[in-house]
Amino acid sequence: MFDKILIANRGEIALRILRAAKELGIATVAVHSTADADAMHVRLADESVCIGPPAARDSYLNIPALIAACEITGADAIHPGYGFLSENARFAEVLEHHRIAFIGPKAEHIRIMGDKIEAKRTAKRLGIPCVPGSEGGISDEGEAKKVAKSIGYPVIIKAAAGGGGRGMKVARNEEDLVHALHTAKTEAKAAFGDDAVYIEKYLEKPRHIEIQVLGDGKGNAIHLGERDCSLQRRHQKVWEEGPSPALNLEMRERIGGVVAKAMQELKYAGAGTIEFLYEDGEFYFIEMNTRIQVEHPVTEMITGIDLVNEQIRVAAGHPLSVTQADIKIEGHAIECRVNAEHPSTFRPSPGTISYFHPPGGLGVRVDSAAYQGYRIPPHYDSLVGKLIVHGRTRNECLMRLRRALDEFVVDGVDTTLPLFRTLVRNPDIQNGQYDIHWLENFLKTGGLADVE
Ligand code: MV4
Repeated sequence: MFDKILIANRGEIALRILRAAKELGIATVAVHSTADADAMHVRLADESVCIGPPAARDSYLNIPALIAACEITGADAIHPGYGFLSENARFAEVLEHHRIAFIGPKAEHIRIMGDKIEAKRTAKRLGIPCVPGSEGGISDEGEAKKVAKSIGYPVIIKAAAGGGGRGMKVARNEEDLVHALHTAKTEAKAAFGDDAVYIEKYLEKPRHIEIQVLGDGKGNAIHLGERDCSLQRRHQKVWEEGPSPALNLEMRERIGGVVAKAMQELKYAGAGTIEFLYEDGEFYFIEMNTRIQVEHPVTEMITGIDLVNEQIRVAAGHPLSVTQADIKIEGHAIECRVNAEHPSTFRPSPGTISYFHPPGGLGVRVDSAAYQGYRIPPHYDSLVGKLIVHGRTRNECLMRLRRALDEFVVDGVDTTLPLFRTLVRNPDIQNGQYDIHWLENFLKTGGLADVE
């Protein structure tokens, strides 16, 4: 096992990783920018190193500074968390050259899944159902028209280097398509330096359902059920839950089985998420994330498995601590991402938290690096904390969430807590009847009229 892990991240995920390391008896090194000198992850780690100025590119993305911090402290592994360097294949390779373990998948798998065309090709080869579309990239207008005609309109054009919703264009007819292809390519080139695009059938009202996997890198892999992340705003997840209100046990086991087998064949290492669009009883692969995700606690609450512990074990060459037969989905969990933003305009609200009272009690978990007196720096994302609630049934979970949200006090900055207090009381949400467009429609049609 590792002796010392350096955590190349900040905020709540840095605390999450610290906790997993401590439980394994592993020493921890926090790194921080000058803007994060007072951050909780710095206080809770055994050691800390300042790695640069506030801008992420000069600190949390500064590879030479991170390697120097490992050399100074004698850390033998780095956990990247999510965001920052977590899906940077070159970083994983550079660490290998420095004999520092990367707590994450093989560089090869990060690279494949980072190219959305290559990811889809790989998924298809492994027997994962994909959205109908082009085999690989689209080279010209003629090919685009041919593919669109064969799958039928509407279609969506996506950037190979995109992902997470960046660089997508919908076309409802051939005239649209010519224009969409041109703008998609131009925008992809400007945003990613790569104008490669591909085409898919556009699904009108899907849900976003993702399957959590764990692999040991040697051909053993398991699935841990799904999370429904359909409630998003501008491709930012707002509310995640598991199990999905739209699936039954049979569908879960069918898609989970397909995904686990694919990850076995790939010899995937560590934690990963396979993202699907789900519509009319069918799953369609869209992307794979090769990192621990923000919403991983939903899966932890319904399985009891410590996903970060498993990541560390696998990276150190140990087997997973569980087999597929050990995985039992129990009860229901919902996560609310509480951001320091205005609850209806979503304007970021950095500043000092003058009062902080997180909820507690049975089935309530708060993953947060905030504290009373903490000054939220303006340089990073606006996540104040995640409220994750578990209940034996979805109904119990909703009742408990309502109570926990009413208990949660964050003063001094705006937060999205009022949005969640409205959502948890909404009939569509209570009935689990929502798709990927529900939240944006709700906001557009004045659903938050009672919130300021
Ligand atoms: C789609 C789609 C409809 N049809 N692909 C957006 C994020 C990226 N991961 C994929 N996305 C979409 N891909 C096809 N073929 C609709 C979306 C989409 C979406 C997906 C998940 C959650 C929220 C979304 C909001 C708008 C569009």
